[in-house]
Amino acid sequence: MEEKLQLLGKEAIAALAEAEDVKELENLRVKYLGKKGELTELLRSMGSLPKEERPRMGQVANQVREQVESAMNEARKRIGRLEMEARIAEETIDITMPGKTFVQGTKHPLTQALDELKAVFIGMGFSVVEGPEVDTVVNNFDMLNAPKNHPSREMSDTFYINEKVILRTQTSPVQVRTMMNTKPPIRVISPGRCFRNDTPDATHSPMFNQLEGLVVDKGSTLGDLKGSLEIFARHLFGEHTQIKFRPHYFPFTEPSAEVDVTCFKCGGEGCSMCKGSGWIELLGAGMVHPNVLRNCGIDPEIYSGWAFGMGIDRIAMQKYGIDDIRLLYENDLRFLSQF
Ligand code: 2NM
Repeated sequence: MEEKLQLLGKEAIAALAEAEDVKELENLRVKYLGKKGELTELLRSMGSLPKEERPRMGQVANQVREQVESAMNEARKRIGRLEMEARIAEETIDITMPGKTFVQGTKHPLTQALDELKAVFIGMGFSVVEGPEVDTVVNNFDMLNAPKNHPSREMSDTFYINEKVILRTQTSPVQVRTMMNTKPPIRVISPGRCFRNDTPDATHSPMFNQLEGLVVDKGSTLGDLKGSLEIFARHLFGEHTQIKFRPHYFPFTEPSAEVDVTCFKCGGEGCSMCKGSGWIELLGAGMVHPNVLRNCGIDPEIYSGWAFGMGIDRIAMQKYGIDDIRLLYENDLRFLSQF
């Protein structure tokens, strides 16, 4: 019996030393130490031994089992190490391999121009407001003091949805909505898409983008308008930029002006950019007509306001040297990837 035990122990320990993976290890455990394992069976059969031999045999049996168990633990550690080494070898990353390039897009030139315009006005204390691109004839024309026979109201100039609803031709209806539901002081800009029934060419697109600004407060003056636009122009084109007001007519402002800036390319000397004049037209502006204030529920005896409007497309075109507005709306990546 003792010999049998020792032999079985040696056999088990030798087999464990040879085991190469977890599966083999588990098979060996079942084979020797499992419920029906060889060592287990042998230990069970000790019951049939003569009484006086049992204590000694029990001692030997325990010794052998401990040896087998410790051999098993050793084998488990060894196999664990082997498997880790194999995994490390297999999962090695070659950091000298070329990486996968990530193609990042760029902002559309119009969005870049808009972001810059917004940043300047936000820095001057304006909030950004938006409104619907489909609006009413009332908000787009009537409230803005446009005469009933004004040519811009014609079907040939404006896209009508029906008699009362149109695609907005400017973002002023957003200013109208703001005046109707906000108590002054008001200081807002409203950027967004506008629509006019124009035949597309290098300088016209039936869809274009505008940014308008509006300030209404007690004691707002034309001087505030001029000073604010001068600061704006200097932020946009540099600190040596000058501005010039030319008298103009808009139904919604009185007085009205077109505002030019000194050419940012030649500094006012005259070049191809400014067609030799030294000046570039930047925007339209004026003091909000008292009729407009009144239409929007603001008392022109208490409050005064000024407003301006500019084409974002034209500013983006000047800034990035784009000579055809249609390029901004064709989504041609050969064009867009240049910005
Ligand atoms: C321009 C030029 C001048 C303008 C006026 C208003 C309002 F709603 F206050 F009457 N909003 N925008 C305005 C004034 C727009 O665009 C060339």
